[in-house]
Amino acid sequence: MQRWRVLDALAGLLAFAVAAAFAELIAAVVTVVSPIVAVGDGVIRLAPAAAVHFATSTFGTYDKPVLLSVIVVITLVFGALVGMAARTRPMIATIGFTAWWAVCSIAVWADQTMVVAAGAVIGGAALAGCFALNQMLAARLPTERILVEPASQPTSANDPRQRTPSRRAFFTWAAASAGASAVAAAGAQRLGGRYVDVEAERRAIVLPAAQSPLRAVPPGAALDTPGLSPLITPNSEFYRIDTALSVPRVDLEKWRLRITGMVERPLELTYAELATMPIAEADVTLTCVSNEVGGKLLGNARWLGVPLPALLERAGVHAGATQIVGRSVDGFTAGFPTEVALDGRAAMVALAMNGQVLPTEHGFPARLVVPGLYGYVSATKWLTEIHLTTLEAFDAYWIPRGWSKLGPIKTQSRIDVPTRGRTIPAGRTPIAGVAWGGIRSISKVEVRVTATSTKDAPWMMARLGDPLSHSTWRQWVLEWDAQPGEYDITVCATDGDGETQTQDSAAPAPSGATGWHTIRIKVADR
Ligand SMILES: Nc1nc2c(c(=O)[nH]1)N[C@H]1C(S)=C(S)[C@@H](COP(=O)(O)O)O[C@H]1N2
Ligand SMILES: [Mo]
Repeated sequence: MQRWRVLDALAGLLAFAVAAAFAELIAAVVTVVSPIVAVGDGVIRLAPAAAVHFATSTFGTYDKPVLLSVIVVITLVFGALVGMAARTRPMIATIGFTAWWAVCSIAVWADQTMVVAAGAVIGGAALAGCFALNQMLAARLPTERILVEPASQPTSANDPRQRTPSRRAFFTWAAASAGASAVAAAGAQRLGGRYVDVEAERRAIVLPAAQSPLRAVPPGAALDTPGLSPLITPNSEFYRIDTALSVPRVDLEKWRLRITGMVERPLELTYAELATMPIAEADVTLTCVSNEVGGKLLGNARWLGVPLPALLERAGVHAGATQIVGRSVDGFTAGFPTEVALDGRAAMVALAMNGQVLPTEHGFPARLVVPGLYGYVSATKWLTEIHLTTLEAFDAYWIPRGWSKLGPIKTQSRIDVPTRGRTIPAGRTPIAGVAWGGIRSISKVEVRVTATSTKDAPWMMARLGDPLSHSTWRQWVLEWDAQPGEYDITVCATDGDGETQTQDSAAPAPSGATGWHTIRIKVADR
């Protein structure tokens, strides 16, 4: 009896070895994060800081290999238990592999947000493991159970019902499983180098300090109206727009920032070299040209990086080089006039966003940030080359696709509260939102509340938060005494040059939406 159970455990262990090894191999081939590494990342993320500290201080630099080995051992022990349980209840095999699939898929997804790829890769491996387990368990079925199966039909050698369970069949499957998982694991090992663990790279970076750090956000700049967009957009809530199907994972060892084209001294800088250049900080609101009036495709962050003028000066830009083109590791390009980078605005190669190493989705290891320009002409993420050319000689990614060559941000404003279409209680209520004007800042925000039963209403002056910089949005708020009824609320901003937002509606294409943001709301009867 005992020996039987040992063989069941062996079957389960080998089947999970097959699944784990194949998951590693397929992940390596399609360059998805290793599921074992992903689970390890998940453990590090979920573990209390004290436990991580204990591991690092106990195992030193071996803490990661130790963690990964522990995960492998746990997987195999889990497999052995599943094998023992599945002998009498075959459903357990399916449940065990499904559980394994779910844990690995969630971990890979958490690392990489590649939901479909992760699920499919690990699902395929789970099926292979489940198949191997069923073969081994079937080979060990008591002979009587097979014999009650009808044996009258014409037989074929491949008919599973005709296969006699035997020790031989079991050990053949066991050996095949062991062999296949060893080969798959070895293959994964060889190919595994192609996957870059960006989160580990990001964790290892110690950010340089700005030469003259910005002061903390002044209290008068941020309004605290509930529902109003925070003055600084947290990285996790920052909008994301790009053409990348999967987020580029840059190998920092191999990554270089090149400055090429019409320059005296072409440059090639490593991340470390870039980080030792003068470092600046700037608060800049990033905006997408595709943002509809009232849309959410913008965010405000504190960026840290190397001022673009410093890099251009080091390279020595030719007098005739009228265009700066940023090129991403994935081939995306964005271009803007050279004079824009040199007119005093805080254009930079950003390395950090809101005090954190640039998040992978927002361009790790480096991206361009140019105040006052829409992202599609300026904000190249996963930057690898800054190419100096002329405006005539090159059109960047979105230009042949119908978007305008120059992309200055248009003055706009948005109502955040109350929410469009809502019914709110009568009484004093704040109307609040944000307004932005590229590098022109905002000097005035006016709000009009028109009862739908009437035609005209006066414009009222909103209270503004103090400006953070010329290139950031300003929050605004207006206290309104809401009486029962139905209303249209409209906002209109004036920028720092005294230019008021046009009422004329324009679609985002080709140069950015215009028009006044208006929402309709109801105020409930008392
Ligand atoms: N490599 C790359 N960089 C890119 C893009 C892109 O598609 N690929 N999109 C640009 C556009 S259109 C915008 S609006 C901003 C958005 O930056 P975010 O995703 O960090 O908010 O990135 C810009 N940089
Ligand atoms: Mo954009």
